Amino acid sequence: RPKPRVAVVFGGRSSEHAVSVVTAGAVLRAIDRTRYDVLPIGITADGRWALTADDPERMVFTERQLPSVAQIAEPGTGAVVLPVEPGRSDVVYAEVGSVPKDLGEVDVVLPLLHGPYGEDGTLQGLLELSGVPYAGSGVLSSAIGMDKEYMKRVFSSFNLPVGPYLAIRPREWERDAAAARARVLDFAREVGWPLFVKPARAGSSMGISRVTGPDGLDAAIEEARDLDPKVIVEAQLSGREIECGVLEFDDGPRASVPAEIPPVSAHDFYDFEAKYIDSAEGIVPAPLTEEQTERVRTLAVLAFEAASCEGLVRADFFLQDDGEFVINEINTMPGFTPISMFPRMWEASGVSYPELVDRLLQAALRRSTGLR
Ligand code: G1L
Repeated sequence: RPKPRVAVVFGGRSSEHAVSVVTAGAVLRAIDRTRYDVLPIGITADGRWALTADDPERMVFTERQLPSVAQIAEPGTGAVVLPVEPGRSDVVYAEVGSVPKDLGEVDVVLPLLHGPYGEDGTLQGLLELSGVPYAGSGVLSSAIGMDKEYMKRVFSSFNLPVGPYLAIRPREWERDAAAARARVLDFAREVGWPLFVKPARAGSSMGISRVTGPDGLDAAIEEARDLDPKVIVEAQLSGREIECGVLEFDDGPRASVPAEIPPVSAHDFYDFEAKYIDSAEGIVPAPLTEEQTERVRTLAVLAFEAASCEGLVRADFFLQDDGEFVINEINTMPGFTPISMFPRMWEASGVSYPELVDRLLQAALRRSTGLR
């Protein structure tokens, strides 16, 4: 095949549906059409798969328009990815009306989906079953990136510095909430208030509470449990927020120039787009000493390796007042519009947005499927 065929899968059943559509628009614009063929596949907000128009102009965010897959779906199409034997990639079919139409082979999938069934490893598992290579992290790393408890366990076991936390498992809370509560109070005596109570696997900032004392604890845990029966409780980490991008090159992962996210009060005003499409507000490069910069870049690559990531990851840190970096989390599917932090950090490191997309596709094609 002269040109690899890329299926860009986007939209989905997530509160970030529109962000995914905008990201897909930017990616469709950036893919070099002389080197790749493109098949845009949208997932509507209610979960139906459809072929969509290959039209980035209609995939933009404005004051007046929240783009959606429903608006750009080709009428009467419903695309499905069918598992076949590993190694085969002719797996995308469309139903046009009631007639199944073979859309031909797909060489690589670029999954641009937020939250459960997108970035948690489930879609990656479906693609593994189907034998189709895909960009970004695999099943395990994606699941690790989604689960704040296991993410910290993995980092700790690789001697990466993590902040104090505890997890409340579903059975523990259901069988003996009083014991769980007591455990949290012990934890608070050690690390102090406030505590942050979060759904362990949410993928957004929903269900997160800042709890300043014992009184607010139960309500915070119940609120988090509405989104995930497993809850994580974290100490407040103080210090500067520093991020770093890791990208897989032909010879392995490399770290970008780091960025700093100023405290919220420092940017009380930011525009409509920036508010919805992660951070135009980060400072690139972060004002750090050369030593600090090298330290955080090293930690970011170690985090990528600890979680067995592939393609890319954004690693988020706190630089504490004592001068030590603590890793807060990694994001295997970071914000990915041209104004998002990950592309901005790479732009400042000499890698343009189209080159980023190309490197992710090349890394995916190099790996193909199967154990690696
Ligand atoms: F596949 C990649 F390239 F690794 C990849 C996939 C998804 C990079 C970035 C993203 N990000 C997104 O899809 C999103 C931020 C629009 C939603 Cl999670």
